[in-house]
Formats: sequence, structure tokens, C-alpha cells
Amino acid sequence: NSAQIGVTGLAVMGRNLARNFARNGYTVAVHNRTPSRTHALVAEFGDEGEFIAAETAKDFVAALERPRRLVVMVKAGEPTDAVIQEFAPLLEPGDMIIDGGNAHFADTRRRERELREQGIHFVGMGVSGGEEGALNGPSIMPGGPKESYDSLGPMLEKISAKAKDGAPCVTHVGPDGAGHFVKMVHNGIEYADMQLIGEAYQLLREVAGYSPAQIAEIFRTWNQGRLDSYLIEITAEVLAHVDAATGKPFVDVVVDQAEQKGTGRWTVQIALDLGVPVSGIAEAVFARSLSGHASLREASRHLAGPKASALSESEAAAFADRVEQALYASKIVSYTQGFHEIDAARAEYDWDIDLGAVSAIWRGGCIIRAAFLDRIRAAYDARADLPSLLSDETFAAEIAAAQDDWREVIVAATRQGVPTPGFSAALAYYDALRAERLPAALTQGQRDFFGAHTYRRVDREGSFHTLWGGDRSEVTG
Ligand code: NBP
Repeated sequence: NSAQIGVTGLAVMGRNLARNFARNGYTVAVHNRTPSRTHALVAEFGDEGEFIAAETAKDFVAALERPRRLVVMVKAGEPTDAVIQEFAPLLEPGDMIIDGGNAHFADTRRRERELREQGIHFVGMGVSGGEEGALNGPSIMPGGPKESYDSLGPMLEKISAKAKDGAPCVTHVGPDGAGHFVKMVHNGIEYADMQLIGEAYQLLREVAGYSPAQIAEIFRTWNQGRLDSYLIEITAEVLAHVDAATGKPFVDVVVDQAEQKGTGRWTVQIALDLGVPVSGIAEAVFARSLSGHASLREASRHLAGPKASALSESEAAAFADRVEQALYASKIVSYTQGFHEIDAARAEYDWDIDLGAVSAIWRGGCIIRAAFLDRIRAAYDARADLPSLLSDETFAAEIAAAQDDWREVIVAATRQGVPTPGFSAALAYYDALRAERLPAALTQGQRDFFGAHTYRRVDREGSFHTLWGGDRSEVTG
């Protein structure tokens, strides 16, 4: 009567994950700080599989077969440390603590290091798909020691989502914090995807003049093509929904202030530390912040904008096609930026992350699941050391085909005064990368002028300084 896996922390995520393990034939020990949740789980769902309810930490640990596999699904941050401190003294070398919460990867690195000293394997495990995913199959991003995956991996493969080709949406991402890092970037990309979809909606509404119901239809059509994805699908559902109380489109009765829990912000903060330009993700995070500044927005309402102009029906339809191109091209750019961030972390932390495998495990279960991810995997499979997704011939060709429309959409948005920070940042990134020369040369000149910061020359090795306050001759720096 021993459990192959234990779950402590039985709020929505932990409860559903425990049920998922049980439904897949594993005996699951369950535990929660407040025991009523544990009993409620067994009372409500006990017939779904084998559960062992434990009231105390000691009973919980005793219920687990060795090496113990203990999944922690509590609130990220201090609660996770508290739980680790409670359980670690009860464990033996070779046992495993698996943190399925949304931990910051730096915390995961620290916890892994501390527990390693006791011989405990600490697995920081990103889980995506919300409560529905946790129950029916999430995308799972475990890090930690590779050897822990030998025994844990097959269980995770069973409970994970499966991609269309049947492959489980889980892989050993890399050592220590790699799993939580990749989960964080997943969420950053999710922010960018949502922002781009939001901009497409706003343009279809304000420039093309479509109603939410008509826009829902447009998104449904897009969902049949290369944009086929969970987020496009649910966007159509949300836009088609009518508020029962007022009969108005649901989207018009919701307060337009977006909230956030922090993983998007982390993605940007860490990108800044790593020096990786994730402008699309940053604009998405900033757009949410801006939306929440109600009094600032109220005070700014009177500011001048352009004269409104309407499109004819045929112009509107043509515009909608262009918006699809702009959305797709911008999406390629946000994924390019997100994968760049993972690649930079791989170099910084010496993580052996397979970028193709990462895109493969995002194909099912998670919020950004999309047909598109198959293409990313194909790009990395064709060339593992791809410097950037934009270097892939297929993506480069698609952007080449989309760019005229992409530019036109941003021109129209600018003319009509519709903000498109995501589309615009993506295009600026694209144009900056392909530029022959950047004004960074001028920046270097300015820096040398005011701070003698020196510069490099295009024609000679070394570093140089111009005597700006003197005769402006050049000396070596
Ligand atoms: P919450 O994040 O709301 O956490 C509630 C759980 O944490 C309860 O079981 C609670 O026990 C426990 N807990 C707290 Br709070 N402080 C504790 C402490 N000091 N010691 C022991 N237990 C403590 O739950 P959730 O929404 O199910 O999320 C769980 C984790 O999964 C989080 O890290 C979250 O970020 C992550 N996640 C959530 C989603 C999602 O869609 N919700 C998706 C992916 C990942 P109690 O019952 O005794 O108060």
C-alpha cells in the first residue's frame, strides 16, 4: 500500500494533477497544509483511482515508495521554501522533490543547490495548461538532474498532453532551473501572442469597422490556416460571446484593464540582464501596465488624434487579409525573441537545452499550443545551431511574403491613431536586424564624446578615442 507519487498542495492545480496521476493508474499520496482539502479531494474524486490521504507531513512521506517522488504544488515563493523546509529533513538521499509551481528559475537554482548537498534531487518543473491542463494533460517542462528523469519521466509522459503525432508534451529540459526558465519564456511568449491578437482585433474593429461577432468569424477562418492555435480559437469564442444581462458583446462590458501575475515581467527583466532584445514581449507587458493606469488614461482622453476615416466593404475585407499577414509576421518575431532568450540562458548557465524539443513539447497542453510550433521544431531539426528563427529559410520566406502587408497595416494604424506596440516593435526588430548600418555607430561617437568610452573602427582592430575637447585627433583607447 505505497504510493508511486505524492502531491502536496491541493488547490486547483495540485488537486487536478493528483487526479491526473490517479486516473493514469498511479497510487497517489495526497497532502495539504489544511487537511480539509485533502479529505475533500478523496471524498469527491476518490473513485477515480488510488489515493492515500495523509494529514501530516510524516504520514505523507511514509506513504511514498522509495525513491520518493514528492510533487509540491503550492503558491510560488515563500510557501515553496516553507514546504521544502518541512519535508527535506524527512527525506533520504535519492528522494525527489518536484516543484510544479511557477517558481522563479533563480529560486529553483538555489533550492537545487541546497538540496543537492543532502543528496535530494530537486526538480523544478514548469506546468502549463491551467487547471484543465493539469487534469487532462498539461505541457510539462521539468529541469533538475538528468537521472531524476529516468524514473520520473515515464510517469510525466503518461499524464502529459500528447501532440497531434502522439508524442508526449514533456522532455527533460535541462539541469537545475532550466525547466522553470523555459516555462517563464513560454508565458512571456503567451503575453506577446495575446497582445498581437488584441491588436489585430482592435484594428479589425476600429480601422475596418467590423463588429465583435464579425471579428469572431474572421478569427475562426484564420484558425483554419497557419495561425491555427488555442489562443486564436478561444479569441473567437470570447468575441462571439454576448453578455446575458445587457445583450451587448461580452468584450464591451469587460473593464479594459489587463492584469498579470508576473511571469511575463520576469521574462523581460531577465532578458534585460541577459542583454536579449525581447521587445515584443516587453511591449506586451507594458501594454498591460498601461491599460491599468486608469486615471492617467482618463486624464489623457482629450489629447488630439487623427481624423477618423471609414473603409468600404471591399477595402475592409482586403484589410483583414493584411492584418492576418501582420499578425503572422509579428508572431514569428516574438517566437524568435523568446527562443533567443532561451538560447542566451543556455549559454549563460551552461544548460544543454534542445530548442527543437522545447517547441515540440509546447505543441499540446499549454496555452500557446499551435500548429506553428511544428514549424519551429522543423527549423531547429534542420539546423540545431540556427542563430535565429529568422535565419530559417522557410520563416524568412514567409516574412518576405508578408512584409508589404505588415507595413501597410502599421501605416494604417498610425494614420488612424490605433496603437500597435506589438506589431510595430516586431517590425522594428525585423528591420533593425536586416539593416546594413545601425545608428549605434553614432551612439558610440556620443559616448566617446561625453565619457571617453572609446569605440572600435570598421577598418582596424583595437579600441580608439577621439580627443573631442582638443584637436580631435584619434588616439588608441
Ligand atoms: P495557489 O497558488 O493558490 O496556492 C494554494 C496552495 O498553496 C494551497 O494548497 C495552500 O495550502 C498552499 N500553501 C500556501 Br498559500 N502557503 C503555504 C505554506 N506556507 N505551507 C504549505 N502550503 C501552503 O494554488 P494553485 O493556483 O493551485 O497553484 C499552485 C502552483 O501552480 C502555483 O505556484 C502556481 O503559480 C502554479 N501554476 C498555476 C496555474 C494556474 O492556472 N492556476 C498554472 C500553472 C502553474 P492551504 O490550502 O493550506 O492554504
